[in-house]
Amino acid sequence: MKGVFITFEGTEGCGKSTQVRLLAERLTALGHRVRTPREPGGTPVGEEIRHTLKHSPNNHAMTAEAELLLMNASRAQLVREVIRPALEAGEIVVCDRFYDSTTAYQGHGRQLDLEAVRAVIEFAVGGTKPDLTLFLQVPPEVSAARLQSRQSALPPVRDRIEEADQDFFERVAQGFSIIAAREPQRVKVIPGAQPAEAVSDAIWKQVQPLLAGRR
Ligand code: Z5A
Repeated sequence: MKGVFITFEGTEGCGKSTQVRLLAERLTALGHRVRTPREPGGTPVGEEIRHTLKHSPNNHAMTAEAELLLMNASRAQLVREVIRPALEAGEIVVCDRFYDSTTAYQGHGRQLDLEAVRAVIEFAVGGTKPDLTLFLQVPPEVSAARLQSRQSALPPVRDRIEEADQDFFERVAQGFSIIAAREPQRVKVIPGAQPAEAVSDAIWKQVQPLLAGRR
């Protein structure tokens, strides 16, 4: 039986990683085999690309075009090394970000040509597309407060993408809303500012129909 491919999307601090973990726990408890990769990253090659994109001391001059291609180099590797084999083996793949992040961040945020962005994504993923995408929507002040409380608990690490200005992040948030409005069948908007358990329950209502007849 073919697997199920679920992706989580949203602005930083919206609670994706928390919800990926909670969903994977529910699915595993029911006997499903689950993979939870993240993007960029999720493979040895992808994790090196992630470091280059986010934390390398040599990444200051990275152009938007290079960023687009590196995000999709990581994705091309993840699709072929992890996602396709897992789906072919009947597993459930729950991915922390996928190609909607590229449309939102590199397309709307960096304002690259949306047709060019679409073509690069198509080349990276081929026919491997999510069955369901959960877009966790949170107001910017909630996202900022969560990131601040997490940062104050951890040693500071420079992140090139987080150095962008406020207008960039507003365009990204708007980009996600545009994507959700265009593809309401695939992309479900989940209010993310509620307690984590309530968010998890709302997500479960969207996931359950995909599991009918599986174990
Ligand atoms: N990027 C891109 O530009 N193009 C692409 O194609 C792709 C990615 C794939 C990846 O960063 C960066 O790459 C990201 C987009 C870009 N850049 N930015 N900026 P990342 O992987 O390091 O981080 P992230 O994806 O942005 O997510 P995050 O910051 O790790 O946050 P999150 O996963 O959405 O949230 P969380 O870790 O689950 O929660 C954040 C905190 O809030 C944490 O302390 C939780 O305990 C807390 N939390 C979570 N849920 C709740 C609720 N419901 N209530 C209260 N508190 C909560």
